[in-house]
Amino acid sequence: MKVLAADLDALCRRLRRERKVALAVHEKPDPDALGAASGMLDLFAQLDVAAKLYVSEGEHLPLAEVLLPAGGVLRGDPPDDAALYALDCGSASRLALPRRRSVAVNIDHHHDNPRYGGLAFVRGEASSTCELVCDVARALGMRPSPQAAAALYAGISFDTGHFHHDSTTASTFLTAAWLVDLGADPRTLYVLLYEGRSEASLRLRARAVAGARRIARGKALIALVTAEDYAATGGGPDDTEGVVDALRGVRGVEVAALVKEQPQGARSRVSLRSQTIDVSAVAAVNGGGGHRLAAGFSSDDSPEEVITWLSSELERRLSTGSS
Ligand SMILES: [Mn+2]
Repeated sequence: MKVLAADLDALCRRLRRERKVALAVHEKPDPDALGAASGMLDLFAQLDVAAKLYVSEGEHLPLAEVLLPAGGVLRGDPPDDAALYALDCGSASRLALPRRRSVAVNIDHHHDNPRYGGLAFVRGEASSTCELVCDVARALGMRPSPQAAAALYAGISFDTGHFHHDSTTASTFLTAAWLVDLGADPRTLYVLLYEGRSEASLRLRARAVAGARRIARGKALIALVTAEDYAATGGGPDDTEGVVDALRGVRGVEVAALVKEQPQGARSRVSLRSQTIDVSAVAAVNGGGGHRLAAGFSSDDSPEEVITWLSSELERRLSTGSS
C-alpha cells in the first residue's frame, strides 16, 4: 500500500472524525475555489458529515448553478461549532467571510501560503486546489459524484488555463482523466468556461487589446479598461476574461497587465501574467498576491495612477532582470 504524506494522512484522519464543517473560499472566488468547495461538500456528504459553504453577503459566485450543489451555500457567518475549512485561499485575511475566525484546516496551492490554520495541506506546486481535493478523495478511497467530478474538472481546467500553465503535470492529466471517467464532460465544461460570451464582452476585449501600451521596449504590455469602455460596449468588469493572457502570448512579451476601473469597491483592479519574473512580488507591494506567473491586486488609486506606477515598476524589474 502506498504511504501517504504526513499532512495528507492527518487530514484524512481528521475528515473521518468531523461532525460539523463550514467551508470558506477566497474573496472573488473563481472556479477552482468553488470546484474545490463542491468536491469537499461531496466528500463530506459521503462521510455523513454536515457541511456547507459559507460566503459573505453580496459575494459573486461565478457559474454557481453548475459548480455548486443546490442548497450547498449559505450567506453570512458560519456557526461557531463548525470546523472551518479554508479552500484555495493563500491568506486567512482574504477569506470571503463577514468576520475573521480561526481556521481548522487549510487546503491550498498558493506558493506564498504561510500554512495558517490548525492543519495545513498546502502544495505550492499543485495545479489547483481542485487537484488537491482529488488527492484527498483518492487517499480516502472515495470517488466524487458526477456533479462534483464536473466541478473539480472545471476548477483544474480554469487554474491551468485549460491544461497549459507550467503547473500542469502528468498527475494533472491523470486526475482530469479520472474525473472524466466519473462523469465530467470536457466539451460542456469547455463551453461553459471559455465560450458562450456576449457580443458586448467581445467588443470590450477588442477595445482593451487595441489600446494596450508597450512598456520596457515591448517586454511588457499593459491594457486598460475604464467606465467609458463599459458604457461604449455594454460590457462590464467581468467581461475581460482572456485579455491579459492574449497580451502575454505576444512574441517577446514577458509580462502582461490588465488594469480595470471598478464600478464598486476599490477603484482599480489589476491582473498580472508573466513568462519570466515573479509578478506575485509586484502584486504584494500593493497588498495583493497570487502565483509567481499569475497574480493580482486592487488599489484605491485611479487606473491612470496605477498604470503610471506599474509602468515604472515593470520597467525597473524587466531591465535588471530581478524578480
Ligand atoms: Mn486556485
